[in-house]
Amino acid sequence: MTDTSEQSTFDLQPKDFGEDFIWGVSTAAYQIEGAHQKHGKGKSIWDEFVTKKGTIFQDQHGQIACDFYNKYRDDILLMKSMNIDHFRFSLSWSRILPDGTGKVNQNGVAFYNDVINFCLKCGITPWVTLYHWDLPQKLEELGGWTNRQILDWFEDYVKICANNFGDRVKHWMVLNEPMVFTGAGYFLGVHAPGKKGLKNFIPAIHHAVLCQALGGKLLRKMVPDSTIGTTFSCSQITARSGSKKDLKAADKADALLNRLFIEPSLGLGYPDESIPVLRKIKKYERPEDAQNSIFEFDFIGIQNYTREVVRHSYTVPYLRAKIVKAPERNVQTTLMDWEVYPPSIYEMLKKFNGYKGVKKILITENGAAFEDLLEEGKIDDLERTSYLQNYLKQVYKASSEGVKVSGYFVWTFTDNFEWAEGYYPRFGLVHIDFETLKRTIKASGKWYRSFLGKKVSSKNIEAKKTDVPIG
Ligand code: GCO
Repeated sequence: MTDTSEQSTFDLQPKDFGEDFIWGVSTAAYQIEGAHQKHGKGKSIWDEFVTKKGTIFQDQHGQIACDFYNKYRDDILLMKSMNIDHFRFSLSWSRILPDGTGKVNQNGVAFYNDVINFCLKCGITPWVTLYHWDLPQKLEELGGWTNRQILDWFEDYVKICANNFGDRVKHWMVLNEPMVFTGAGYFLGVHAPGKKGLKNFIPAIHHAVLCQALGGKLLRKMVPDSTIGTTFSCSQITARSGSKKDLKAADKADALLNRLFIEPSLGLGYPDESIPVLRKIKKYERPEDAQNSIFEFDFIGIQNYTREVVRHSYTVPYLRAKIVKAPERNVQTTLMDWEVYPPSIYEMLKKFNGYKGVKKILITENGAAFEDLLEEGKIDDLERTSYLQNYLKQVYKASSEGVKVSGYFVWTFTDNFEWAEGYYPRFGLVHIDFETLKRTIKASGKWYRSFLGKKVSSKNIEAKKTDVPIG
């Protein structure tokens, strides 16, 4: 279903969001880098997971992906040419520590130094995510996120990153969407490492919560002049009907999808009044854990794509709630079968802004996958442009109502490896031909470029202050 009706009515400009508003693009290491074994990189759980037949669409993998590892200079230059001056990317833990802990791979450190330095040289501010789902496989063999030792492994890793990059990286995110990597990876088994069931999910949740705060504390100590955040997936939850059962189901889904990871970090504990089975976490809790789950983040990154409609269901254990899939509801959807529903981002901004301990919010991901047709060298992805504009209007609405939102990153810069869905759903502002790796700016990318071109002053204080040798 195409909806371009509102396109002509978009008349917002970057300055409407405030002079200091951050505009950028987001990516993740495994989805773009490729070079899966190059220069001493160790195996991650994604390198392993993609080799299992039938787990990924058409058995695709990220071994080459966008070849960002070799093409990062071209990509960063392209970004610059599109007026984008904030770049969110993640570090691959196993590129830096091939076994997850112990010996550092200096080639991996050198690669990220090159990326960071080149960004700064181009006047692009790096925003670094420490963990975007690619746990070193060696650590998974010891239990991964289900093993409490992850706290020690993570501590090592964070210290190495802070030590090596903290002099130039001043914006950090500890985890990317802990709900997704624990839920899809340790409960449903549809993402790496493919583990299933509560016995994996429950300890993984708790250890992720502890690492989230631990990473924040280490960064604050080691890079005191940086801003530190963490990122959460979130979706507005609508009950299918006003019935008591559906409303209860919606409350449970909201606790699971939106509250589970932020609330312990704010000192509010786990939302176990809504989902009693979360009380099983107690088995893994030590007396000091509730306190150690708390960290005062400088900002919260929220990642919103859609909303979910939820109904009661007897057949779903523990939750008794089920998502009514968008294609069954006859609404406009993306290639991920996610409903296009701009008000969701407004509702999520309001919701997260409503927490007393949340100081600042950045939209660290928002975007959409559509059927992009490359015709005569052009991709006229009007649906994506319209999607971005309509979501931005909602961000603006929230901002003008006083919500502390101070940045927006499009997911994503180039088309890339979309996890279990492989290369089929294209989310990029820039098209990639995965045979030739040729990059072509889509119409949405051209729109973003001209939108960002209207910035009054392109401030990039960090970049100007940092003396990076050219060449
Ligand atoms: C996530 C991840 C991204 C995805 C994007 C689209 O939110 O799942 O951060 O890696 O690619 O969200 O699904």
